[in-house]
Amino acid sequence: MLKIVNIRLFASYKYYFCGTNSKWMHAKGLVIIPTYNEIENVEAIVEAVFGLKETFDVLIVDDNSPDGTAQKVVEMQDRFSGRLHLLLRKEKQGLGKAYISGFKWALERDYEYLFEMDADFSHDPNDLERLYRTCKKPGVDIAIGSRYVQGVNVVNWPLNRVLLSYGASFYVKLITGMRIHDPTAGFICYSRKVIEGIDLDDIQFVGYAFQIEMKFRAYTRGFKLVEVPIIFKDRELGQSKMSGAIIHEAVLGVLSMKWKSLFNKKDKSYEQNSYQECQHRK
Ligand SMILES: Nc1nc2c(ncn2[C@@H]2O[C@H](COP(=O)(O)OP(=O)(O)OP(=O)(O)O)[C@@H](O)[C@H]2O)c(=O)[nH]1
Ligand SMILES: [Mg+2]
Repeated sequence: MLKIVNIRLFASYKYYFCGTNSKWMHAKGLVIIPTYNEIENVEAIVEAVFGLKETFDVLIVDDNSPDGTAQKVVEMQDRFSGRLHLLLRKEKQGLGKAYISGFKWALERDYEYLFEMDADFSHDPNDLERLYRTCKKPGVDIAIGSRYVQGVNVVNWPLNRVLLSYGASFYVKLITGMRIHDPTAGFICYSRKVIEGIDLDDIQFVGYAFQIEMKFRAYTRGFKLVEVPIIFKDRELGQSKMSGAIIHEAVLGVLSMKWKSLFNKKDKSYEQNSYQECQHRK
């Protein structure tokens, strides 16, 4: 009888605190997945991560999706006791803000590796293990799932999206000097010290530019970035949140970011510390 009561208490505790405080047992790696209206994808993406051989915890950061994504996560929490967490935010504020709150959540706990991954299966959850292995290598601080290491590894994107993304990468490399093939990539493993070393409250951007800014901040602080080739697929279910405002932010944002870094000694580029490495898919 006592046992049943305990289980019920635990379940309701998880509901109110969204499963965020289980301290007794967790993985070294946390996969942070921002969601906005991902009801069609959320269950499958969570199951895919928990189906991997490597053990990762998952944090869904949901911006109060009207389609009930967060409720779906709460329903699943009993199946993945203590490993599936939900950070529920009041309103849609963009992917960048969602990641920043996810990073802060993770830093309050003792995760050593923090992953960024989309909910829409554009990023193959099976690649998490390759990113993890690369990020754990001595001297590596960030492993980036990169679409453009070996040509263009993008499946089912319309030509205009491929050109936009590839063009953006070229533009970012030119302006920032970062020697990375895919600076807008959003499938990443950060070692904890990188996130600790970046002033998260000072991050300016929310869309594509957020991904560029995070890499640029890490790069200028001398962290080592390594690219791991991945194949990126267009989403099959749900709606894209890409917008003209996100593109606008990226184009002007990169210029202003570089301009500011010229006057900020702390942000001076240490290009000799940054390198990339191409790994072949297994
Ligand atoms: N929490 C939160 N998540 C978001 C927000 N905008 C996008 N996302 C999530 O971020 C991930 C990437 O968003 P997408 O809509 O796929 O945007 P994208 O990958 O840049 O573009 P497409 O793949 O073309 O749709 C998905 O998991 C989205 O649900 C937001 O404002 N808040
Ligand atoms: Mg997407």
